[in-house]
Amino acid sequence: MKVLVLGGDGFCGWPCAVNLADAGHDVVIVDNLSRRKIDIDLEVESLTPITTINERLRAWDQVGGKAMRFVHLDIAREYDRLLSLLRSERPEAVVHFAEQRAAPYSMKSSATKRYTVDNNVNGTHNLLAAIVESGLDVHIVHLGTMGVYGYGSHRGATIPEGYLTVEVPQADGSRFTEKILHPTDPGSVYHMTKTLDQLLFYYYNKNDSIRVTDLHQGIVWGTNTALTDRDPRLTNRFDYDGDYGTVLNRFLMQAAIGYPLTVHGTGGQTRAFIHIRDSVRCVQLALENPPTIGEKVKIFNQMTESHQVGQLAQKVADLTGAEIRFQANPRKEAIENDLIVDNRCFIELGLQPTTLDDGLLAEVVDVARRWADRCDRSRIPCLSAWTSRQAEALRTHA
Ligand code: NAD
Ligand code: USQ
Repeated sequence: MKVLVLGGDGFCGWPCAVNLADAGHDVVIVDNLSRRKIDIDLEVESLTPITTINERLRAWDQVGGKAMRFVHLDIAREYDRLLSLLRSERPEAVVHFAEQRAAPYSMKSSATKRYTVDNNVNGTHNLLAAIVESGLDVHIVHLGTMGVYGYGSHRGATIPEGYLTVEVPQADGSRFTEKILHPTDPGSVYHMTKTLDQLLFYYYNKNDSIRVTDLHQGIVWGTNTALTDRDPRLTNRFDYDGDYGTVLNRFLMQAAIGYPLTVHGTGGQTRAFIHIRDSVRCVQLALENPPTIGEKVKIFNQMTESHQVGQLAQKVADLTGAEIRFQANPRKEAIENDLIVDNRCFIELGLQPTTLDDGLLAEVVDVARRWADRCDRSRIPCLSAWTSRQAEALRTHA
């Protein structure tokens, strides 16, 4: 099928695009390269050296992959070009990765908060409005986040896949049951934009019958897939810095370079995880199993396992001998939470989860060791504080 991959130059988008091309789909990558520009602004680079998008595509051609095309376009700001692209390409599906995705970056300043909201909410809304205006029937597969549900208030309940059945009491004492979107509880401006996306999908699905699958994805770890490993020019990015690096990849990189593992607070935070290879596979499964016209937004919990941050650090320390250092938490978040997640939708579609085994952890440590000299240690600390109180704690414990 013809698929536009919005944000297809990014960490999740690039391996996904090559996987879809490899599976025989006709892929057009759409990206404004803003992630590369943010690296320049932050004066940091992916730990792994990544080639330009055009070099990536040339390399993909040379290793015999089914050709992909690239369109440089900002989906949040270039509405008319986005609409023309839809009209000329007439895709059957759009995979939407094109958002500012780092919580710490979104909390750095008013400017980054405003950018994250403008970029993410406008981008998603432009896509929906353009699909309606084009008159095309396009299935949107959106990368959302597990963070829309929030962390802390579930009290042992299993988080369902998007919808919660509630009982509503009536004045006469009777009750009716209804399935509603699970209440949201975002933990950063970035996560808040994903909760807004969710409402945009709900509305356009109800009003215009737009077909949407919203993937509530956990923290992605790992770096390459078998396809991006085919040629060094296809290498995927590896973020390690305090703004864009995510927790498990950071711990593995820190272990590789002999930097104490940076556990925030008590390490009692529990989060959902998924390996990049499973993330790629899930997007393909979602694309190939679309909702029917008139079906409400499909929501899948795209995660394979939950772990407490402190226990993850211990696991990495046991594997590598790394030291663990507990730090003042720059985030305003629950110091401890449980997280039980229903992920049956993907399992029923045939996903065989890649679990966090020592072999795969060691593989990431090896990648990080290989590129250790590219690491700027001064960029490792997480300095983006959620409030002035957290900023003060960071200063006191520095
Ligand atoms: P990324 O920053 O590496 O990739 C995002 C890509 O989108 C970049 O190439 C960027 O240039 C592009 N982009 C951003 N705004 C754009 C715009 N207005 N127009 C065109 N292109 C634009 O992020 P990622 O880690 O690949 O994440 C992709 C998606 O998956 C995000 O929406 C994110 O919220 C979601 N997600 C990521 C993770 C994770 O752990 N990385 C986990 C859960 C969900
Ligand atoms: N943390 C540490 N030490 C670190 C970095 C992080 O203890 O060095 C802690 C954080 O305080 C937090 C947890 O680890 O409690 C997760 O942080 P993270 O940066 O790995 O993940 P998060 O900010 O939630 O964001 C990432 C992606 C985002 C995606 C989200 C999925 O950047 O795009 O939406 O994971 S989820 O967490 O399931 O909401």
